[in-house]
Amino acid sequence: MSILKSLQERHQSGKKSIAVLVDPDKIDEPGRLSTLINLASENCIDYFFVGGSLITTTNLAQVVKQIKDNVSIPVILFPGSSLQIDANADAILFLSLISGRNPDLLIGQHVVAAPILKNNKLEVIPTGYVLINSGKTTSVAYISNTIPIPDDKYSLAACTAMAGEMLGLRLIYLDAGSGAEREINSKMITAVRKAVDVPLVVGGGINTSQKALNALEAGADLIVIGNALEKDPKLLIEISDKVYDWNQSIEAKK
Ligand code: 1GP
Repeated sequence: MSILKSLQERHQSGKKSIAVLVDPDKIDEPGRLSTLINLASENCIDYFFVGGSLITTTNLAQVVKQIKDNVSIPVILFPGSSLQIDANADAILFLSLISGRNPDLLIGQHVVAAPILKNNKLEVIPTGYVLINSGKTTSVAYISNTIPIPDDKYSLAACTAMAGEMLGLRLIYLDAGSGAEREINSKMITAVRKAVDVPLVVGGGINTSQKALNALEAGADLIVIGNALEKDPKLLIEISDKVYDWNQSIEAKK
C-alpha cells in the first residue's frame, strides 16, 4: 500500500501516527543515528522524515542508507530544496510552501525536481506546507524568505489549507519550524482540521508527551518529532505510548 493511502486510511479510522525527523546536519556523532533507529524500531514509530532547511553536510544519502539497512520503517524525504533527493528513500513530501508568497517554493524548485522524480521510484506526496509563527524566527522561515502565518490567525491558516486541498494537495503539514519556541496551538490545529479532509501533519516544538497528546486531540493525524530527541531520545518512548494508547482506544471502540 502507498504511504499516502495508509495515511488516508488511518485518518478515516481516527488512528494516529508518529514520524521521527532526522536532520542530517545534526547527526554529528556516529552513534546518534543508531540510537534513534533502535528507539524508533522498539517503539513502533511509523515513519522517518529525513531533511532540513539547510543541509551543509553531504550525509543525506548515508542517513537514508543507514535507516534502510537497519529497519523496515518507511523513510520519507522532507526536503529543504530540490537538491535533497535520494532515490533510496521510500517517498518524498513534494512541498508547496502555501503559507508564503515565494514563487520558487510554490513551483520553482518543483520544476527542477520533477524530471528527477519522474525517473526514480520514490512515491511523490503533494503536500501543502503551512508555516505558523512560533516566536523567534526559525531557520525555515529565514531560509524560505517567507512570513509564517500569525498563530492567532486561525481562519487565514484554515483558508490556506482549504485552497491547498482544492489545488489537489494530498496532505497538509502545519509546521512551527524545528526547535520552535512555541508548538502549534490546539485552536489552530482544530481550525485547520475542520477546514480540510486530507490527513494533517503537525510538527515543530513538540518536546513533551503532553504537547504531543494536545496535537493529537486537536486533530493532528501524524505528529513529527525532531529537535527534542536530540536532547532526550527517551522522550520518544513516552510519546509513542500516547499514540499507542490512542490507537488502542480506537480499536476497542470497533
Ligand atoms: C520541523 O516539524 C518538524 O520541521 C519537527 O520540529 O524539530 O521542533 O520537533 P522539531
